[in-house]
Amino acid sequence: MPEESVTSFEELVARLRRIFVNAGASPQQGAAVARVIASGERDGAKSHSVYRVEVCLKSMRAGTVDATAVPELRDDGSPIIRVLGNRGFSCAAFELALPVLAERARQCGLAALVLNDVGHFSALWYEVESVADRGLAGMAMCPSYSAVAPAGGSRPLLGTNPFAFGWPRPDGPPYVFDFATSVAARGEIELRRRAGDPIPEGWAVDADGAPTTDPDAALAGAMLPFGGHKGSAIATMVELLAGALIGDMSSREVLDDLGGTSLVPVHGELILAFDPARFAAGRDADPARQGEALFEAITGQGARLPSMRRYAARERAATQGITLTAEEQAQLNRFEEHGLDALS
Ligand code: NDP
Ligand code: PYC
Repeated sequence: MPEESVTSFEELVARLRRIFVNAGASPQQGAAVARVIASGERDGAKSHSVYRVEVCLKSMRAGTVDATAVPELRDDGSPIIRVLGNRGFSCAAFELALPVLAERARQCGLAALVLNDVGHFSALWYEVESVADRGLAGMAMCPSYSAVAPAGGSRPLLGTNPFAFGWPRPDGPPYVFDFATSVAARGEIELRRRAGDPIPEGWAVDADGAPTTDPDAALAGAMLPFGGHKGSAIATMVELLAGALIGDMSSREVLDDLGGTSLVPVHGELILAFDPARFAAGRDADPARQGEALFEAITGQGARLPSMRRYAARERAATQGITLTAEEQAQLNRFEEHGLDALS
């Protein structure tokens, strides 16, 4: 068994790319997935980084995700840009359309990127941070598969439906928040199950609707929305805007399509980009300055901004490298050596 090891971001991207391409992914898909997974590991976003390699490869083996798919950009010059993902990974579809989304938002003030039929396993901060890095405010959302009971219910219906927001800052990385609309991401429960740890109270109910701290019972039962009826309503909005509105599947339909939650869900995603200069045009106002004043007031009370933990991890990774556990290292070695045959 190899020991804990340290790698650089660039080495990890290259290694993951090799693993995916050797397993049958096209260079376009493999490189995009590798960048997203390595970015998550670099940022200490453990629920959506290296541990997701296995489910991505399983989905490729099962044929539910087509890692050779060529995403197709549909751009009629309007503020709505579409990419047909053709069941490839969302990462490649997003990468293809990001420059067009940014250019259209600057041109029109507001632009929307619709991704259809994409395998989506990743965290949404990646999308909104990429938008904000181009000087634009961004929002992103997508369904997943039925795993969460609506407030007042006890059976899985809604997805863990992440929602993320990014705001560009003049002197540093953007303000970004990104969360599941369930109390925690399903990946957080899965990581605790693997570690043999209980989950906190209030995250889930078992198959009989009784509160549970047992990860297995939670995964077999229903997760709970964050903030009761408020999270439940936001998760419902995500189903509507990133499902029904864009002509794509709801979390319920995704679950029916896949027959379980052990593979990467395939559905749509909606990403919005706003140009602050255009929205504030004609006003005696400076959105950036106003934003900075708000952030200073928040941190001035001793509170931290979302993504500060992630950015601190990123800085550490730049100087000290990215640490992989012995288990992660062993698993990547197996995938690198045996490709899809290494899957259980
Ligand atoms: P967390 O609850 O861990 O974090 C949510 C957000 O809150 C982060 O931006 C985090 O910043 C911030 N935050 C956490 N604690 C504080 C604090 N004390 N003060 C201020 N901000 C704070 O995330 P979730 O478990 O809800 O989701 C994890 C990930 O799972 C997300 O990235 C999400 O996109 C992903 N996901 C993906 C799904 C998919 O279908 N693809 C489905 C569901 C979730 P920081 O990171 O710096 O701590
Ligand atoms: O962690 O809830 C989750 C999740 C679902 C799909 C991808 N991640």
